[in-house]
Amino acid sequence: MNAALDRAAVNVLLANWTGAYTVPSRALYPHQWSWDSAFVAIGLRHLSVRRAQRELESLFGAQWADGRVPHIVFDRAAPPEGYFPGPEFWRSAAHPASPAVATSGLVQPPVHALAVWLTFRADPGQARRRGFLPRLYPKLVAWHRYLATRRGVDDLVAIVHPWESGMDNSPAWDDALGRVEPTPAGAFRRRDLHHVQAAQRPTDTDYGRYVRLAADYRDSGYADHLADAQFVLLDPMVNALYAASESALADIAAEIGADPRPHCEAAARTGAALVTRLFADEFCHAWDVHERRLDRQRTVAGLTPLVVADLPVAPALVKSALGEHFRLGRTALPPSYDLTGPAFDPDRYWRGPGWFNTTWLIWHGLTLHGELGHADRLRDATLTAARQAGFREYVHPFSGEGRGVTDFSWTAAVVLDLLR
Ligand code: 9YW
Repeated sequence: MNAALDRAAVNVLLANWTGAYTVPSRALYPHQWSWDSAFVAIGLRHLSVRRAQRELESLFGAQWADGRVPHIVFDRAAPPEGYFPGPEFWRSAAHPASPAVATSGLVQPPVHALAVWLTFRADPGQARRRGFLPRLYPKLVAWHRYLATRRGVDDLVAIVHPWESGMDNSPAWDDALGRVEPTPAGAFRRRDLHHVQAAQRPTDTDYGRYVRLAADYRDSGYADHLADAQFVLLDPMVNALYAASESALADIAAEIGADPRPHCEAAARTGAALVTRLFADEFCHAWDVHERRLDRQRTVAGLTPLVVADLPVAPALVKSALGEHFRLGRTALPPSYDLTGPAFDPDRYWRGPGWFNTTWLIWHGLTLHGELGHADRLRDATLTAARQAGFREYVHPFSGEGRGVTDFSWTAAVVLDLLR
């Protein structure tokens, strides 16, 4: 049974490989996405360490001179009408810090150093021979420095657009987005609805607000003047991954003979700030920097600080995962949003469906904190969900029925990681 699932996962990763990186989906996302590539590498390392390294190296080949790792790296060969907003929207070439290839100017959650470390561990000898870590380490350091300096707010990292959270239409952004004047729907053409039913995607009003925020950021010269930006939020998952990746950077530094201490200290500071600033009601929430308040809604992002080592509130997060809001072990996959929350919608993207990458993060966090029984059960449930639905983008959290696109790369990658 597992052999068939393993083979099917491998086939998806082979089919979506372009020669230098993996597209998230041939249909909907025909370019390279930043955090998708990190999850893909975590799976790909079991198939070919060389290819997993290449996946990450090609992403960092598009790093900006200011250290930012763009959320999309565009494939010039892909038809321009395939995805909106494309290179003509972002106009990265006009920016002095941009790389030779066209990219977006936003970022995504910093799971990369963790992926680099896990890729190294799959075959340390081969990685040493290729000089994998010495090549990636300075780039990862520059990436984290960008986040800490340009996006830093009190030892945490701010996002300036919902796309930067990886959870585009999460209900945690509703209040802040509600203050943004949407670009009229007639002023742009969505491409996503050619591939997925409208009921499983963000609404037109959401899209209008995403376009407005992205255009304003672009027109500021991607300047990161947080005081002037309309949307400035501290997201628990972005910060959890930042802390976990700083710990991975400490391991990488130690391996190559650099000083791990600054990374250990950064991980500890971010971990502490996650607790003091974002933890309330036994859960981690998003903080709105301009409004100076927490959004008390619960999204799966609030469980992901489990990936942070030595997190004093880990037992409380495990308890919350098991409780009525997420019912860990009693759903097909952990839902992306509170099952009892007012905005819960089991079909619509990040407002309820279960996703495989966030499930992998919870599994990884449970393992890290020694919750092996829960981790094993979650692994089994995830494999069952993939067996039943295939490698779908997301699933209905109760029935496990597939939603979004098929043959989705990170789904195949994290399933492969759980199998091997
Ligand atoms: C979009 C590629 C990306 C993911 C995001 C997900 C979605 C892009 O797809 O955003 O056009 O909606 O929300 O996390 O990286 O898979």
